[in-house]
Amino acid sequence: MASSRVIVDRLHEVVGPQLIVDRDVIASYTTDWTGRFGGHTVAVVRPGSTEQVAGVVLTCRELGVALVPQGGNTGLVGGGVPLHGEVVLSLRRLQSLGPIDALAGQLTAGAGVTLSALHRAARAAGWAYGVDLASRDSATVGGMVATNAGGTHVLRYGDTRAQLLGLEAVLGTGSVVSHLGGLVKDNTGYHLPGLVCGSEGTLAIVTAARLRLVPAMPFRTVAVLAFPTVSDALDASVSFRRSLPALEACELFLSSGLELVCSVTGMRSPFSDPHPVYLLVEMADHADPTEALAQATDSIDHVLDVVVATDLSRRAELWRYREAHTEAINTLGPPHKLDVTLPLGSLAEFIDRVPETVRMIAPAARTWLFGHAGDGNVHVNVSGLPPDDDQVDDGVLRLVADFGGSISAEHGIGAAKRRWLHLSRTADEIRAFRTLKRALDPDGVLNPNALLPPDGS
Ligand code: 2HG
Ligand code: ZN
Repeated sequence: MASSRVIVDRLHEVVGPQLIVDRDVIASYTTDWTGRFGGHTVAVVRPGSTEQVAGVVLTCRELGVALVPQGGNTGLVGGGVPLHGEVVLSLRRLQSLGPIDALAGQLTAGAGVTLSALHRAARAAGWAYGVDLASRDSATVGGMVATNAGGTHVLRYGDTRAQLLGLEAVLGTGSVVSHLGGLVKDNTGYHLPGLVCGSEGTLAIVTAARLRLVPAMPFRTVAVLAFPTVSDALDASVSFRRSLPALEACELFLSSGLELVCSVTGMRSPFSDPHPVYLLVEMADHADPTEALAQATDSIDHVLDVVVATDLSRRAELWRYREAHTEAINTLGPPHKLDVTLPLGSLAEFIDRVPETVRMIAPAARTWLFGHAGDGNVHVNVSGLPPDDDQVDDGVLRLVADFGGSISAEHGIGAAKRRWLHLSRTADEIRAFRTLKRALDPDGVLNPNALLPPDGS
């Protein structure tokens, strides 16, 4: 491999002053959001065009140095930070957005466009974008495509892959593949967008995406319902999904999580008495959905209490009880994050069993459970563990596999879960993954620490 000096000089030829070597500036690119994963790099490069991205890839390939693509650095599985000295390729400067095709309801967005900017652009054109997540102000289109981001609206609009009509990306060979025409029906061979989406930067670097928009819904109602058990809350979630076509989100959290959120944020609980389990439900429609939600709630058993909000600021407050879980848990030190999906029929039993599984392995650790009840995705967070002790991860992921679940629902495999990929994928599938990797990134330049288990394992 070339010396650091040569790497820096050659990359400087490609991106000029957008090459960063200043240690203080670099620090924000080399550690992940949780503080659990991080390493060092010789340089961060911030290309301003697809051609420059291709130039960076070609240079790295020629010099035999690996790179880690990075968007908003909101990833939670160590897949977007350099762990072993890789060059960091930040896509944040690829900010082009639109124009919106208001007839088709589509737009093309550069990899560095944030989710919030995308929402604003769609709204300004009378449309909406179907994916939403708590890190919307920092998460970028490139990162969301690379990880097939899910979030809170999956039950209505699907994940990022379901919004993706086309893609521009740079392969590990340095060649650019671009298919951004946005034809809804287009059966002309392999669906590269579908393949690259969720590949976590291991096959190609996303530089732009053609995205489907959804109708804007002018009326919204949010409610938080309290239940005695997880099982009651999940029954309610099924009933809402069956009876309410305008259901946009159905989120679960527990009394311990709400208490922590309130103590960290200074918010007051929405209820005068604590309850074991909460479900946050959001409806969005062309007419006021409040009455439909009230009727659906009346037909549900075991509802202990309800708060409802229709105006923007109160709705945002109710959402904050759920969305602030991530930052509240982080105040306890870097957590272990196990984002998993279970078959809906096993979700309640899984949630009941996880704390005991954790306690058996690490009696002093604390388990936090919350997530997207509508699609079976629960975020198991464990605080009070050393960052590199993964016995709890092992115990919880094996429990997931025993229940027929997936070890990653929406955050990806990254570096954190690669050694457990075999719990969710067969040996033949992993071999096929490696064959694809070799074809699109023959020299292993792209994100070498993410997704695929280390060679030989
Ligand atoms: C969420 O649903 C995010 O809020 C983050 O996916 C989950 O912090 C987590 O574990
Ligand atoms: Zn989530």
